[in-house]
Amino acid sequence: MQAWRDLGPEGVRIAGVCDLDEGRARTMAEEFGARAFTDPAAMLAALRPDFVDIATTPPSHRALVELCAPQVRLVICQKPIADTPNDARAMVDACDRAGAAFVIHENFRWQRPFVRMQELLLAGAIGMPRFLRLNFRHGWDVYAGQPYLATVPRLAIMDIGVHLFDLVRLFLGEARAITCETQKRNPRVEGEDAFTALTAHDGAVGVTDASFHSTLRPEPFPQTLAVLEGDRGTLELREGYRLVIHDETGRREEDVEPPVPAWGEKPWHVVQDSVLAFQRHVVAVLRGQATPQPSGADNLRTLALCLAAYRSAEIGARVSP
Ligand code: 89Y
Repeated sequence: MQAWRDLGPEGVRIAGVCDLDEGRARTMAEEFGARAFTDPAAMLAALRPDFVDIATTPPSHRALVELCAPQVRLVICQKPIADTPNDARAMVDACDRAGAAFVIHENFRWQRPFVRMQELLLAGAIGMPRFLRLNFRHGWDVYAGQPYLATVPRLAIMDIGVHLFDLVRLFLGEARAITCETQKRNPRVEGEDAFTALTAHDGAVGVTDASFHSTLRPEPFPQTLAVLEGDRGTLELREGYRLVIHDETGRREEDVEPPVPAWGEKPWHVVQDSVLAFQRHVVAVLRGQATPQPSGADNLRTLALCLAAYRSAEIGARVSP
């Protein structure tokens, strides 16, 4: 909401807020100068918005996307897109039928360090990518702000794996196969809270691991650490937002720490800044100046990779997504 407000000068206005909890809808609407609703159909009819930003949990995504698609030009839906491929596909189809653009709120690829890594890769700084390692390990109490995370049967892969696999696909292309081990480390949560995955791509390999139950000081949350090796060099994203570029000429270091938005705070600034970047991108899509990154259709493959990771862990074998 704060990022949308920041985009006011670029032509964005928050017209309505919808929440099943009327009190919350009112509080947010007042804070952001919008109208409050508890029924999304009533909101769409009253406001006829250009786009909607659906920030709910996955079980409600399909119904909301199907409701909104015929009435707006663009739909944003939070990650993970859906719990099942069937629901995700139906959402993509609903937007296609209605001629609405469909963007998944996937912000890791919009984080400053990864935007810079994409730039360097595209500029040929390290040659062809051959190996990517992504780590997202921490012991931050994510359950305090998102209590539902402690109760979902599928946790780390659906919550963080979606982000990381989106990055893996962005840097290495489609995965042909995945092998994954999951762990349940915190006895207070239902789902897996750690996983380690190996993905095979054409000419490249990815290693992705995440844990919500690691003791590390200083606490690295919510930083993703990365090593991307190419034929001619390596990009190494270290803790503290230090990007080390290794190539034939030697080594140089860039500070890729994002600024803290006026309404933001550390350690969330990397995410908050990426939300602003993502939402600015959505405005460009609405103006016809960009195509969705990532689109719902693209995100079907990330979901398939996540589900293949669960299957691999379940059966103890390599799986094709
Ligand atoms: O939901 C998750 C996300 O997307 O980033 C961090 C988080 O809030 C907790 O794991």
